[in-house]
Amino acid sequence: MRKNIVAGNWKMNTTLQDGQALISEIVNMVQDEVTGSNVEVVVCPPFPFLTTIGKHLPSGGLIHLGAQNCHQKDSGAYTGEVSARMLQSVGVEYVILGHSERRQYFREDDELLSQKLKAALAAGLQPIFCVGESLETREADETFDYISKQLKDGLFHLSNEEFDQVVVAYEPIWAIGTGKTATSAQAQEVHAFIREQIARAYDAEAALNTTILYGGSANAQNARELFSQPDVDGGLIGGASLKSRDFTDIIKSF
Ligand code: 3PY
Repeated sequence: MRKNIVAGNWKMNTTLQDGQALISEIVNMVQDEVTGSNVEVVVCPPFPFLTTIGKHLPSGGLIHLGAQNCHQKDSGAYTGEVSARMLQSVGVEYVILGHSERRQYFREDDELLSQKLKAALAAGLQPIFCVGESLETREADETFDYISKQLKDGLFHLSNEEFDQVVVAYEPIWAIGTGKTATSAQAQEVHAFIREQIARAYDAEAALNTTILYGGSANAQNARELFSQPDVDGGLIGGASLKSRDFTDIIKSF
């Protein structure tokens, strides 16, 4: 059966010191308040802090380490880049790929993302693969076609075994960093559609077992309503993951 996941995407925020203070608070609150729950918690700090933040995580797998991106090659002359194998070697288990900010600001397209997915899987990482439409696309009533294309071109080239390792995140671009959240009905509608596409591309079992997260201004106030939807299996959390109280409350929202 699929897992519920709450993943915090810290984006390009915090210093090492702020990050250490934040993770210490999160660990304490999660240990005190969330033990026994059926949620896997993931924190995705910036690259330079991964090793240090990883050392703060309790043993026993209550909180897992994720990265926000990786390069598609294993190693080589790619100044400034970080490979999936490097991430795996410092204890990273998850990697966010295809976030709309990477697609928009760094021109990452489905071809490149396909290569990154392969590299992440080869290194033993679990990709959190993001899809989502712009406001323009939604208003033109093209959301489903757009998402179906992102899934086909970016993700569905994977084998069944590879796809088993993937978490999908639906992040409507119009809800990222805008304070606008999709209603739970809007989120459920797209999540159910994504699950249906997975069933078509793979099979019913793969669809049933895939964790699909909602992202885009999810917070402590709206998480319970979003997570109560049958096809919403948790959240990829931006701003609210930088506040220990809010992040813990979101984790407690199942
Ligand atoms: C947001 O909620 O702003 C996100 O982009 C999460 O990844």
